[in-house]
Amino acid sequence: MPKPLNIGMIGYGFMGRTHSNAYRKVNNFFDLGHKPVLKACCARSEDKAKAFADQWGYESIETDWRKLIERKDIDVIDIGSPNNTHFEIATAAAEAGKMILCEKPLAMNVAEAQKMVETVKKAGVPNMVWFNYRRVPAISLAKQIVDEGRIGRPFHYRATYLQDWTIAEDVPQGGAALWRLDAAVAGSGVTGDLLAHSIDTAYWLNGPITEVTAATETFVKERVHQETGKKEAVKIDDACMFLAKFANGSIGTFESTRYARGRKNYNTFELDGEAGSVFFNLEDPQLLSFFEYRNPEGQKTPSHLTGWRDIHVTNSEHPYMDKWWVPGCTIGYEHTFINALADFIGGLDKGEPVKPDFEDALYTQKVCDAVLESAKDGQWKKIG
Ligand code: 4PW
Repeated sequence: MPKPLNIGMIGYGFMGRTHSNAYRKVNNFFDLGHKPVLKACCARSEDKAKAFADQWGYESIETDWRKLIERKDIDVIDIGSPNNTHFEIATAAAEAGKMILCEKPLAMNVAEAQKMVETVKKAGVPNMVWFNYRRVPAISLAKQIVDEGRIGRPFHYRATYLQDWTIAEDVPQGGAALWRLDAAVAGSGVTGDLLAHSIDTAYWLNGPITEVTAATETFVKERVHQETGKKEAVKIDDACMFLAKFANGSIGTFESTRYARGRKNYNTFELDGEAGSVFFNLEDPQLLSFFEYRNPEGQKTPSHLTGWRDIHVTNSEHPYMDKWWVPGCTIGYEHTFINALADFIGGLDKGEPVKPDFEDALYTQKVCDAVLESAKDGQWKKIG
């Protein structure tokens, strides 16, 4: 019988839904020693908290996150609320001895993230950040291929994260769904929201970045704020491009925008090495493209059969896939959160920490902050 793991969920938006879905499903597919119990969800508005609790099956509600943290019947605090709330909630939760699952980006800036890492370490509480894309089976397979030495000496890392949902000038900023456009709430634009994912994936696959130089642009300079109804200056980066040097000697380019007409969630990366390359595009999430500079007989020289192959990552030999359907049946976006949660609970079962944790997310925050600094003066910035 799995032990209960009592969840206190803060936030009821997009991420509140992805996480709640994971809590409900994880034990149906993974054999684990703990089982999430949806104890309480928390939102400032009682009506919204109630509606969310009814929809997802939470036993109770809170309208003040401090009360939720004080509750003895809560083991895990899940932070799915906007970025400017992460610091205060996470430090209070850690001090109260709660485990923490936090949405990305970890914080508004490095100073906050640093303090959050110190606090969870001091409290000794298990923690994880929902960089869910590590748990796309094709991305996990890329990691396996890299770790097996099949890419060899890495030369290039190339990441793009493109969307198009803010092109219209009349998209307001601020308020429930649009806080991602409000710098006071989000901290930054595409850098923290999208490139944080690309940086986390790059860190996992290709190791740390040592230096960056960046350029950002804000295409729409003013937007109506949804809450005040007034036109206000837009202070987020609508687009960001940066060059990176990696500790392993490879170099990288990263590009992100919400102004790439037709691109919805175009999160891609390619890693090119001496022995091979991998390419992934989230809009085709079940595929990993792999080029191996060896002939099919394993000899080092290429033959007439050498070429890129698209691996359909749905076999039971592939990461996570033995837990889902029969080979050939795909899984999707929501499963990445379930896979991540299964890893977190698996870590609890074994008493082992699970990555990406707050410390990994602090590293990503350092790169994001350096990128935004560099965009101001165009200089190369070292990652401290
Ligand atoms: O974290 C991200 C978001 O804030 C994402 O994974 C995609 O872009 C989906 O929504 C936004």
